[in-house]
Amino acid sequence: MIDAVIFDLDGVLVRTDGLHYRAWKVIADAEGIEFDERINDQLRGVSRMESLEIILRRATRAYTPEEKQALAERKNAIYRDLLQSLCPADVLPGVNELLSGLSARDVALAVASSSKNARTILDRCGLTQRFGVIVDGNDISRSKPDPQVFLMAAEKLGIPPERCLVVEDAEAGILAARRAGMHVFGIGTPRNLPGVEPIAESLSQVNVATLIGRN
Ligand code: B16
Ligand code: MG
Repeated sequence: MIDAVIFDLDGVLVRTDGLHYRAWKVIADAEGIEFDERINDQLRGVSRMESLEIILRRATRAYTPEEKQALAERKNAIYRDLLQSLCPADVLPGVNELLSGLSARDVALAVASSSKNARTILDRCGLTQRFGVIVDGNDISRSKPDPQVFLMAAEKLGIPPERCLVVEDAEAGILAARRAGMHVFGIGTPRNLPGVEPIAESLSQVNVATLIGRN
């Protein structure tokens, strides 16, 4: 029995990966580090500093902790500028209908995101009021694949993990949800999320019955 659905944000409710990519690309180009969309795929669901570490694996020199901090701050400033263009039309297809359907059946709703910009994104997209609980990168000390963000969301909802379903698009997030002892629904393809079942390419293909197994 599922009493709560906990949604990842980037890649599930809204697509901001293209904006993350543009911001990281500015940083990587300025530093002369190879960076493309394939490498960007490895950053899904991963925290900002861990994303930077993945990018710096291709650097030709070592960076000090201060330099890393400065690069991460510059990336975030560029990214936040890009977020100014987000609006309700950027909410992914099927999301609003599904949230309405779940709320109508008294299913509790939460967002659990690694992003420290999650609240800005939800506000700009008109989604904030839809969720009883929002846990983001500012609330946690360990990012996905650690289960902390999902366990915190379940605790704030007051619902045990085994009655929660997590909707995730990133391998790190799927692993985190499994470690939290929660049910998982993947958003993606069997190729980028091998072994994840059930799965759909988009929430536009999902209704309340397919998600939580009841009408
Ligand atoms: P920020 P999610 C994640 O959000 C993104 O998928 C990931 O690409 C990003 O690096 C991370 O948030 C941190 O974002 O720099 O805004 O704090 O998928 O967990 O909602
Ligand atoms: Mg995601």
